[in-house]
Amino acid sequence: PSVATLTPPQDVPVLLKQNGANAVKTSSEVSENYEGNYRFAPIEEAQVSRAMIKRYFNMMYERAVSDVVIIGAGSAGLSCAYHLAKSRPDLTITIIEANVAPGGGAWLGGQLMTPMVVRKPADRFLQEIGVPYEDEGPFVVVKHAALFTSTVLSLVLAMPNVVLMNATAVEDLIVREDFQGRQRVAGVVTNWTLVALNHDTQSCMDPNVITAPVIISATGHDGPMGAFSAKRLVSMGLLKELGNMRGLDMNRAEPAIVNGTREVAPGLIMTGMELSEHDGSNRMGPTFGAMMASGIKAAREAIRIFDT
Ligand code: AHZ
Repeated sequence: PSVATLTPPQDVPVLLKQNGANAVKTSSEVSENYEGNYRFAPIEEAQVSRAMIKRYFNMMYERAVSDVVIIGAGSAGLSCAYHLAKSRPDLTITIIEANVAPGGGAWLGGQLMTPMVVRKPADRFLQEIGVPYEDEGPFVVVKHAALFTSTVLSLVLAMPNVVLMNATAVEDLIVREDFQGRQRVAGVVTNWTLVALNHDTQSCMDPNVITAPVIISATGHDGPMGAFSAKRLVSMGLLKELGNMRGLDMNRAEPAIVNGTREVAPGLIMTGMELSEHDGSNRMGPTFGAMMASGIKAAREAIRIFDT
């Protein structure tokens, strides 16, 4: 039968036009009986689409102007988002993550092994967000890196002032001249990641924009998308050259990243391993305390900018 001649079974909702809006008369036959009689509240397929569309595009509409954009939801970006959103509930924080799965490299501890090592005193951040660990003296070990990442991610997403757009890539920075004639980063240019990866296969697929007085870049070290802002600062002439990440030295690398976390260009704070490419500092390999502490420092830098 054609769709038009289908008669709905009795327990399918009937869409009633009331004052121009669709009101649904639901069936009372919802049942949570797991013995073969589990029945869902009836639904029209279009309701599902509209439930998602109106929320997502309203969110995009609202966040076209944000207070802070965080680029990259790895361990540094998420730690930053947590501290900033908690300290300043008045700020609207928009996280843009290129991957479908937020978390960056922090789903594993090292070489496909799952325990996560965190050097003290960064264990305090684990205490704050409620992640248990084993104490090994100078460092602690979380039983699975995913326990850290899923915990911080769920806390961040539960904050009312935070939104996350994943599968969305930052493909350029908005730059404006400030009143002193300096170039200031003032927003991000975004596209669906699948589009960003396919610009060579189609005619122009124009991007979207989000403006914000503070951008925090946490895109990790160089890779297919990594070190995005550091590389763009060079190609825009705001940074002479990349420092390029040096070899692994845990003792030098971690304090260098935390202490080097700063506003690297007007309006742009950099955090996490992206800084190693910007500054030419060492990598630390599979120890994550610096990512957490650098994220916190980036949040503090952002607060400082808003306070002055
Ligand atoms: O997908 C990226 C990842 O989730 C995302 N990202 C990168 N470019 C982006 C773009 N737009 C949007 N243009 C983008 N998102 O940024 C996230 C970076 O996460 P990460 O885990 O790679 O970086 P991190 O600095 O948070 O943590 C680094 C962890 C490392 S690497 C390392 C070593 O190699 O020695 N050691 C540690 C602890």
